[in-house]
Parts: sequence; structure tokens; C-alpha cells
Amino acid sequence: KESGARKFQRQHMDPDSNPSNNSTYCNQMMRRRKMTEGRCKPVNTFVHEPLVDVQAICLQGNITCKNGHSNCHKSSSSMHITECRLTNGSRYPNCAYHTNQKEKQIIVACEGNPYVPVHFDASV
Ligand code: 139
Repeated sequence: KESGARKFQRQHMDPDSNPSNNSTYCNQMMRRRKMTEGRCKPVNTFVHEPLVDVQAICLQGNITCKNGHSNCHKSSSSMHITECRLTNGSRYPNCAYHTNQKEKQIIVACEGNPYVPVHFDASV
């Protein structure tokens, strides 16, 4: 079975690309990374930074997550990200997304030993 750490990497890591406002990025990536199977995942963020830099966030500022748990961490630096948001008229199985590039600090939840990202909480 896929581990939480691997699932985070599949859903949120894309270190080797920087989509130049490529409006098809999210439509392709949400499908390629299997977030349009069974339903259209409504919001998903991809991070364009080295995996080691995202894993290191687990050692950075500890904060409370949206669900009230205390295992969230905010990156000390801003990161290159792409936010994928389902378009208003989009209906499964035709999942269509808005693609938005941003540079923001990100908040992830970490778990395990090694203590690594398993959930994307927010960007700020
Ligand atoms: P999710 O199933 O939420 O978590 P995504 O992050 O991809 O999957 N876990 C925690 N979950 C929440 N809070 C904590 N403190 C947790 N600690 C451990 C994956 C696994 O992480 C575990 C859970 O038990 C779970 O098994 O918000 C809903 C989805 O939307 C995404 C992130 C999230 O899915 N999203 C939201 C973005 O990608 N970007 C945004 O800006 C907002």
C-alpha cells in the first residue's frame, strides 16, 4: 500500500517543472497524479522545490493545523507553487481546473519516523 509520505509526494511534489502560466498544467497533472479518479479533487497544490527542502519544513516553525492537530509546520521561506482549483462548471468525470502560480510560504502536516510531510494544510 502507498505510504502517507509517498502519497504526499504523488499529490504535491513537482520539483522539476515550473509551469510558465501553462493553463493546461493542472488539467494534465491532476489527471496524471490520479486525483480525478472516482471524483474531481476540488483543490490541490503542487510544490516546485527540491524534495529535501520540502521535507525540511517538518523541522521548521511548529503551528496548529486547520483540524486542530499540532503537527503542522510553516516553511520559513516562500516557495514556488501551483494551485489547482476545480472550475465552477466542471462535472466528474470531466475535471477541469484553474492553474495559478504563486510564491508563498506553505504549511504541511508531518508524521512518522522519519518525520516527513503527509498532508498539505495551506499556503500563506
Ligand atoms: P489529506 O487526506 O488531507 O491528508 P491532502 O493533504 O493531499 O490529503 N494527516 C493529517 N491531515 C490533516 N491534518 C493533520 N494535522 C494531519 N496529520 C496527518 C493526507 C493524510 O494526512 C494525514 C491524514 O490522516 C491523511 O491520511 O484540505 C483537503 C485537501 O485539499 C488539499 C490538501 C488536502 O489533501 N489542499 C487544500 C491543497 O492541496 N492546497 C490548499 O491550498 C488547500
